[in-house]
Amino acid sequence: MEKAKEFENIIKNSKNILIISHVNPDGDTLGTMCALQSAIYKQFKKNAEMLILSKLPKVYDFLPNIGEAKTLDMIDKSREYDLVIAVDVASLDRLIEAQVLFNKAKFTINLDHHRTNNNYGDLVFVSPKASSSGEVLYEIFKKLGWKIDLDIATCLYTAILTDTGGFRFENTGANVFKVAAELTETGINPKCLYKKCYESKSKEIVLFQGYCVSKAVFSKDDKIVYTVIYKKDIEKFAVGDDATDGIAETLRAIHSTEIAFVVKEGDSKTCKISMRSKTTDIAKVCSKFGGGGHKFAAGCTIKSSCNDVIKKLLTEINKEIKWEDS
Ligand SMILES: [Mn+2]
Repeated sequence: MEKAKEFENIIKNSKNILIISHVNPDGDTLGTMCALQSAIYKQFKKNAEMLILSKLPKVYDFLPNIGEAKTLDMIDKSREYDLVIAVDVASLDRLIEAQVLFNKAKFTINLDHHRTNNNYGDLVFVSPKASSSGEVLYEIFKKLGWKIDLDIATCLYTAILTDTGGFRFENTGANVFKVAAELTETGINPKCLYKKCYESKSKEIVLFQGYCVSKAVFSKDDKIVYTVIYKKDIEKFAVGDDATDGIAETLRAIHSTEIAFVVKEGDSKTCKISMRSKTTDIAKVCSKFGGGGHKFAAGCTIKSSCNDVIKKLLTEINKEIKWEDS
């Protein structure tokens, strides 16, 4: 059976459906989740549940049905769903405590675009060539002829817009513009969605990010740059955990930068790393520490002190970085 048709049939035949977004959610996982939930309702009059695993970044408040999403404490973890769909989830550990729900489900779907995705699940839609999980879902909807209304288009466009960094990243190919054009024809307002995603930051966040950038450390040749964000910094500026989003991109925007990374101090001696590069495959670097992601945008979590983490990362980066002369 054609895969998309199988997708439709399994949704049609499942009573209890749960859609899960990844921990520390971004616009792609949230937009894709909301688009799918909305489409399932409109197609079959079925209320699929949505699950968010960490605090919702305020910026995504505008997604039409995001208010219906549940948090882990609102869900019975012993429940056996007929169908669990993971969206934009590169590996199952990105589901943290919700992994149990995924593993217990009668049927599972893996919808993603990360190159590092290992094809877990019963039905797999992983397209590393797609810009975003939103684009993967859009192609499924098209194949099935499901109607994409204004709300669904808003969610899908948000997923694509944010995962391409506003149509700027290397994953912005011809198909991205084709899909964006078709979504725009439903009546969405690209300027308004851009403003919601990129020009709705609080004053505190912008000042906090400026502070983080101002204390960046550069390698001798300025090719590698990083900044360390301590818990006390986040407390001092009274910002949320997602306030660090975009700092690595700002550092990468420097002409001389090849690799930029942000080390964020977490609880119990762990650090969260967000890494960006211009040409070096840093998914490879992050995978050495159990993380992953895309070639030029990846991340990992390392259990060690910040200073130790920096040393370890610099060692691995120096093995991987492309030197112009070599
Ligand atoms: Mn994504």
